[in-house]
Amino acid sequence: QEYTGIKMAVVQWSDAAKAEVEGKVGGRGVFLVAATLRPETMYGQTNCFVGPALKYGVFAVSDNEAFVCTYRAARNMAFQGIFATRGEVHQLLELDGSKLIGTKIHAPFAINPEVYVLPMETVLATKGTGVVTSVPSDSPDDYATLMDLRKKAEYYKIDASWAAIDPIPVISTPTYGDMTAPSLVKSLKINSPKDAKPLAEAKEIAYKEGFYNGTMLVGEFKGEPVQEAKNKVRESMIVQNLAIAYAEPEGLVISRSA
Ligand code: ZZB
Repeated sequence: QEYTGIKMAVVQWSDAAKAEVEGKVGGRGVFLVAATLRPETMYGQTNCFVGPALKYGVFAVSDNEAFVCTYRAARNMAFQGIFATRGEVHQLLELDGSKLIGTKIHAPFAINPEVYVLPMETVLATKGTGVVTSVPSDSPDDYATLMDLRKKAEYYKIDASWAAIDPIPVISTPTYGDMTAPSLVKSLKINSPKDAKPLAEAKEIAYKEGFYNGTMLVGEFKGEPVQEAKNKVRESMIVQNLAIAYAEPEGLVISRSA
């Protein structure tokens, strides 16, 4: 699986993270790295998600930069030449996902570039980096989670202002208009981020519809089909050092070679 790792710079740590990070990163710029298959949607980021019950690490990339992701992802990165020494993981500290909530970060290419880290209980430790950037206009999971967080801010122990950015139109499709995910969530009667089955179906439809029939509404490639814009946005982010290429070995391949 070939992901794009979006580098989301920490602008201001949450109080809980700040207390742990203090003095441990040696002046490095720290980035949450979100694994996405949809770089063309980055204009519509409204927040970022981490699993509140997952463990994250802060890993040294160089003398100047550090990445926040799962240990598992850092290990994969080490073998993809992303860190200073191939195959070597240099962990600066470990952080509970729950402590990252409320951290303010910079979302590259986003129309609203200052966003917050919020909790998503369905983030899998076994996929990507454990950091997910949220695009509620085009991702049904993101839309369902954002709406749930807004409804139950107190229960989730978040400040309502952290979830305040509304979905932003990024891609237009003939069937679902410019709000593919909200439209699908409504028509499939999805009420909660725990409605796993209809959410999986909505995700499948949104992927296909966006890829085959979507047109960009914003950004440098406005007016172009998603199929053409996807890789152009990815390349543009990578050459500007706003993203990295991050690949993930398939489970099957590992067990075959083991
Ligand atoms: C931004 C985005 C915008 C995404 C969109 C999707 C969509 P897949 O297909 O199952 O491999 N993701 C990444 N890592 C995780 C994780 N550890 N746990 C849960 N979700 C994760 O899923 C890849 C997509 O799932 C990624 O692409 C990421 O969300 C999320 F408009 O990034 B995406 C129709 C989907 N639209």
